[in-house]
Amino acid sequence: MALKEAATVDALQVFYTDLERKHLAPLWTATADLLPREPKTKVLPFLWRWSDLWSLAQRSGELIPIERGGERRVLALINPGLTGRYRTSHTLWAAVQYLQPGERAPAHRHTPAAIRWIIQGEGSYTAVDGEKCVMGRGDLVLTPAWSWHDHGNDTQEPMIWMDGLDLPLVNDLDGTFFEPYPDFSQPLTKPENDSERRYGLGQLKPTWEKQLGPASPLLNYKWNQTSEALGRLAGSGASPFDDVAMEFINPHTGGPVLPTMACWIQLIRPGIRTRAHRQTNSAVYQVFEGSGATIINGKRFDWKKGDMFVVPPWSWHEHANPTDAEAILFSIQDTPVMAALGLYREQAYEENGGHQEVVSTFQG
Ligand code: 1HN
Repeated sequence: MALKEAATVDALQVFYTDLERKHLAPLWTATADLLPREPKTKVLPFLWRWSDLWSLAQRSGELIPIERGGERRVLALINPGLTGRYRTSHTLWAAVQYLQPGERAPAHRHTPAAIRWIIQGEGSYTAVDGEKCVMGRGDLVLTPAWSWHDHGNDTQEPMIWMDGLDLPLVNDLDGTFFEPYPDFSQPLTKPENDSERRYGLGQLKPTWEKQLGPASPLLNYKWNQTSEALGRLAGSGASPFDDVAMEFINPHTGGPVLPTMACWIQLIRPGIRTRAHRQTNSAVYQVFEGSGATIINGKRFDWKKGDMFVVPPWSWHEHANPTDAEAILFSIQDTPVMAALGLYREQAYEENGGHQEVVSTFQG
């Protein structure tokens, strides 16, 4: 650091000490840290294997009851670049939740919003603001910010799903409120699957329903419709970067399902290798069907059915399905936050025909 002619190193030392004592800091020593040329993230790309998720979820079921206070039997995916911070990316919480036959999880509400992506089981439910949403594999169920929600499994099989929450972001914004419902479960005041009847076909909505909040009024996006939409599009259109990728939409707005989180379903067709690109948002993926690989910043992450992985912000990534079966990825993304703040950017990888060189392979 250059000094003015009259200044001495001693005077500077005293000055810096005085600044600190008065809770002030110079910008000029921190400029490069505060204003990197492009986003720098502590979030690391990482993958969690289904064999681990499933066996550890089952063990949690043998050891841990679901009670008030603990609230849920949830195993969070912790980013190794953010240990001790309960987050999968800097903004997103992803987890698996395990509910055994006959079990209930107590009703509560909180300002962090959540989605459930059902991995295994048919017929358990989440109740959301008085409406019972019956869930099966491939369903996407929303619990928007501050909605009462509780879960129950009245089936004969254990149920496991992915939880996705904006909790890290909301916590960083000091915006977290939590309230337990006075009873263990909330009363069901609406017809079963009510929001599905109102909005479930996507192309029509009741004329008298006005948009109330920023979240989607459709609480359960059923797998049969998701699957049909993917199948239809597969015959006619695909993105060079994401192949047959579709976003779940809020039927009121056409926008993301939650103001903080977008959800995608994407079919990577057999033999496809997408082109690489990067975006300022982060994403957490769940491999719903099939197997393949995602190359993130030159590292290849091979994935199989049930695995989950995180793509950090501003990281080059491309997907490949070298098998002859379809691969289907579900993901949560913090894109709506970046877009709302004018911070969303994307860039295509131009070198090498749009493909990264693979320099390492994830071992886990
Ligand atoms: C929560 O309330 C649920 O309602 C799941 O099922 C995961 C993770 C962090 C904080 C609250 C649920 C959660 C959560």
